[in-house]
Amino acid sequence: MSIILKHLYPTMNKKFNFQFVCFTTRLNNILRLATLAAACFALPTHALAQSSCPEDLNFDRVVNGADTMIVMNAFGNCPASPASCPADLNGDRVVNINDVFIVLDAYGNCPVAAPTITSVNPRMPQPTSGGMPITITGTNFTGASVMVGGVAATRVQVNSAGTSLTAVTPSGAVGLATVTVTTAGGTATLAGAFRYFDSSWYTVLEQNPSAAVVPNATVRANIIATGFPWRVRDIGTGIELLLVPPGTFTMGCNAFDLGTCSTWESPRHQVTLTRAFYLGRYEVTQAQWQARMGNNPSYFSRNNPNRPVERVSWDNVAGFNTATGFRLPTEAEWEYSCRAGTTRAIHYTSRQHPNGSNSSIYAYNIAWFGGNAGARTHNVGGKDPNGFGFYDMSGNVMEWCNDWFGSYSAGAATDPAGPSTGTSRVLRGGSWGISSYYCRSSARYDNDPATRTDYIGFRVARTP
Ligand SMILES: [Ca+2]
Ligand SMILES: [Ca+2]
Ligand SMILES: [Ca+2]
Repeated sequence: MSIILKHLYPTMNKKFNFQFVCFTTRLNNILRLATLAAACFALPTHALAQSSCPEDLNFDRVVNGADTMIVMNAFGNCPASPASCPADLNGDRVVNINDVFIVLDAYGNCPVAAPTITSVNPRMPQPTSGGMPITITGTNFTGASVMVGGVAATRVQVNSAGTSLTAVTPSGAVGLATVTVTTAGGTATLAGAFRYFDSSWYTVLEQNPSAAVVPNATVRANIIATGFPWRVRDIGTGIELLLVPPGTFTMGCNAFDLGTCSTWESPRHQVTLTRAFYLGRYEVTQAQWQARMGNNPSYFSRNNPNRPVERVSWDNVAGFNTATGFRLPTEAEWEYSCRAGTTRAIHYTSRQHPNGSNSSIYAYNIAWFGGNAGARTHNVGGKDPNGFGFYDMSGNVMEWCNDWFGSYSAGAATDPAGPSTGTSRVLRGGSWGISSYYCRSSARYDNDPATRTDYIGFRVARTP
């Protein structure tokens, strides 16, 4: 009979004729009702896990007299939605004896409903040190514990509906992390909920970009969206780095008032960089090189610890980077970082020159070059930075890039890394000894990787 009732209830209305209910069931239910006379029930004072039975109105995972009493106490109309009247079990906008019979028919234990995970936010990368708040949405979270990568998250707080929880991530291993939510009803899993990145090599100087350094609000938002801290200091070397967000730009030749571009700066082509990366805010200094390598090869070495290190070959730099965990930027990364959103010859910007400038006069603002350097290097950071906050991208010393030197292709490129082989390595940015023509963002030249001269240095990059 109970099976029949369950099939009937969805279509029952107020005129349901209880004469159809067989006498034995009614007697049974009447006996159950009688036992309620002495029933003393109390609503739970703390949240219990959701049961899988809608008739378990007090959420204690059993349908019994206490639930029946809740229905009887709620007798009356339900003017609002059925959801506002949990005791209106057949959804006919009135709580009456029909609902009581539904409860009576469902007497028994109710298993706890299993949790499900819909999403984990933010999905952006998290440091391996943990300590970041996350929000998990889904169902049936009441009483949940949370594991991230097999390690318990802390400060788990579930909302009253059991549909959302917040937690703080534990420390984890580099790579994709699996999030599991466990309740009395079971375990839900979301693989690859986010990625842990290696945060052990730096200290965070500033988590989010300052408007004073990165004036473009869109760029700041793109940096924040990566999830990586913006300004960090490498623990091993003391080198300060800034995060460059992924993006697309046009790489190659620009018009310039001192002449036409070199043929090897063409054709202009679209480049997309898919991954954020860190780049040294300044050229690597003599002090930073000396501290790690135990020597100072620079020509301008006398009492100038904060000038850029020079007379370092591409091969020497590879040794420094092996020792420190850094790498050189690719040529595309270098030009993207130098332009900082500008499209004209040099990255100088002002209210009148929001896209950079084609005039060599502004090279004086951003670069130590042949026109103003006095035939020597200068302390790093002495000229105006660009829109990402990098100093001396133009001038002071030329900077090694990782790529073998080669000609450009016209097609769009994604994360280009240059030719697979070659005889010379790319140099960028101009130097203290040559004209502003070589300080253009697109200007490129090359040298044998063993070359050591007093106008060539470098800055470091690292993929988070
Ligand atoms: Ca109950
Ligand atoms: Ca009803
Ligand atoms: Ca430079």
